Amino acid sequence: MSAAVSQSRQAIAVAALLAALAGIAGCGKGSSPAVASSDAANKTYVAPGKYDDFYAFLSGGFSGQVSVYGLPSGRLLRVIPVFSQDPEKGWGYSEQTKPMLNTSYGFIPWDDAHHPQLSQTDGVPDGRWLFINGNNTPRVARLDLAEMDTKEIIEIPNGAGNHASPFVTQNTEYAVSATRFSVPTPQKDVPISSYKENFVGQLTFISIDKTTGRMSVAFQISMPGYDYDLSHAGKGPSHGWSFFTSYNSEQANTLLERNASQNDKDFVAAVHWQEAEKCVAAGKAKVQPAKYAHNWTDEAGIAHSEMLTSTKVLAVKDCPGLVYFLPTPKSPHGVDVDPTGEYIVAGGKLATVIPVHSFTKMLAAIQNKKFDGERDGIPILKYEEVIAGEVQNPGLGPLHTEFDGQGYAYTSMFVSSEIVKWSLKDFKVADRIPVYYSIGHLMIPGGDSRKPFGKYVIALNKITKDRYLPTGPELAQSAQLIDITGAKMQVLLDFPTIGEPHYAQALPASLIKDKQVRTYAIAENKDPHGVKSEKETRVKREGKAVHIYMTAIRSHFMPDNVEGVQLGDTVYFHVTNLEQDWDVPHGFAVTGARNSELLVMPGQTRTVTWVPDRVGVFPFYCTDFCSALHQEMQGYIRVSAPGGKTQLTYNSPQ
Ligand code: K7E
Ligand code: CUA
Repeated sequence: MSAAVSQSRQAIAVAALLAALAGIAGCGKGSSPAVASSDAANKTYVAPGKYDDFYAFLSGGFSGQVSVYGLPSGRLLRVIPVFSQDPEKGWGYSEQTKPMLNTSYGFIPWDDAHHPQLSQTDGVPDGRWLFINGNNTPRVARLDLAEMDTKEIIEIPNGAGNHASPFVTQNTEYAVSATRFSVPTPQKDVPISSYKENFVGQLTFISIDKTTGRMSVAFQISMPGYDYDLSHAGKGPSHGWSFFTSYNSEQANTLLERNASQNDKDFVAAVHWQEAEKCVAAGKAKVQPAKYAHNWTDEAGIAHSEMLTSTKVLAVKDCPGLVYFLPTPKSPHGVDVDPTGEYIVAGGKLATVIPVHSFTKMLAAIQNKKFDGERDGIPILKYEEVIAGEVQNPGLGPLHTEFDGQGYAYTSMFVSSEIVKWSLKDFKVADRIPVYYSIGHLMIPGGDSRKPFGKYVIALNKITKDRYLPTGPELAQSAQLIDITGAKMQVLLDFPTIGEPHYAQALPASLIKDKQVRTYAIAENKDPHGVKSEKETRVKREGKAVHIYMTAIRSHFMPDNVEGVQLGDTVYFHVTNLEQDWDVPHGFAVTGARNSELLVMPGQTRTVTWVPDRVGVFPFYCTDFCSALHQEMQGYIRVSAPGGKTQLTYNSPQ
């Protein structure tokens, strides 16, 4: 057939796919399959008072947070605030936590979080930290799994649309980041139509300190101006490499829906980061000015923010052997590496097959220079030379793949709303199961590691439609728990999620449950505004600032009567929770605070700022029901007009 005919056929096929993408292909399938058997109920039933087998960490998507669920019950255990202010916990409102949300753009109270990643040792989740990306104002966060708390956030210099992130390497040497949206770098005022000349992609490697987990931007690699979408690190034999999908190799700058769907193949970029380390050590990276924030919480539980000023950028041409392109059909989204480290699976959202690249073949093709030309100095490997096989007729719209460690891969199919199980031996489809609806990521506990824990796959669905009681125009996002222990997959449970659950990670509860922090030792409270006993409570004026050093213990605040505050003053309530028992936080709220409550953990100090705008006597109270006399846990603060009561007075412990 002539090239023109083949092209127009291809255009029709793409048009059909795009039409399907725009709709919700899954919704024609009707209601639930008849799986809600007592068998399924037994498999997800966790009796009252019993624990789940797994902790699952789901991204909160546009909520900016991480949610913690128990599996198999699907019970929500905690929402960990990360990139968004959380009034429930005072996150981003208390003086101790505000610096965590600082960026080069100033204080940013929100982000879009997509990909949780557990820290790994030898390619296996080790239960130390969880990393997650912020897309919009490019950042990566590190959470401590013993406290289930965000400890560090680093902004990505030269970043934009930090989507292919954080995807850690096998020993958590690095978390990565990439520009989904190429931008002028460094930023400058140029016409958008000069995209091809002026816009660049940037891959960032953030090093992680082995002991403390502290993050720092080690180096960046500037790349052609495509959209870098997802990533996964090599493991075992492919350790030392990271793989990034790209789309928009057309370098379109408008209406990408059509203009970035022209090329038959885009690329997986194979990045030899161990080579980059050598080039950087040899001084081949250029130091560029760049302003970005680095925020962390110290041992006293107090956040700090510093502004960094430069980054090391490596050009591909200065480091031969650093990057190769694997041609990959078509506008690939996810890229996943199997537990052996040999297979690199890409999810070409517009592709009709699932391409599986071979790491061994890739190395041989590099060795033997089996190139199909190059783009911007990056050799393009010949497709036939690197492909291990293609999964035929997998379904429509493959996005992401996870592995069970038993020789099978599971790929999410967005357009045909299903999970497809296929064999890594012969790349043949072994089973498929419909999901409700329009699945994005999927997750097997440890399913992107060298030793998957297996047992379940969770479908992380974009659209819920008729699955739950309707709740107005916006319906809950949804996850589905599927048993993968048998030859046939079996749906066990639907459960709603917070925000959009893009990706998730899970590990056996036994790995972290016994190291959960229960209280902070009051004797070791190092907050400069903390007190160690009621005897140390006091109120101090410093010019227009009034500092109230207050304690909370069942069931009173000390002091709980404060007078002598003037209109025009700023009042700082420094509340220390003296409790040393597990699960006894106290809350603190004061009338008219343009701020949230405080939620203070045992042994911790938290500060809320209050600027009264009228004279009077205002109550404050404990918001967290802490004892039979919780309702009595209250107090008053008196605000006088200038020239009124000026002497600061307050009650002291008897
Ligand atoms: Cu939802 Cu990983 Cu942001 Cu795919 S991404 S679906
Ligand atoms: Cu303290 Cu309620």
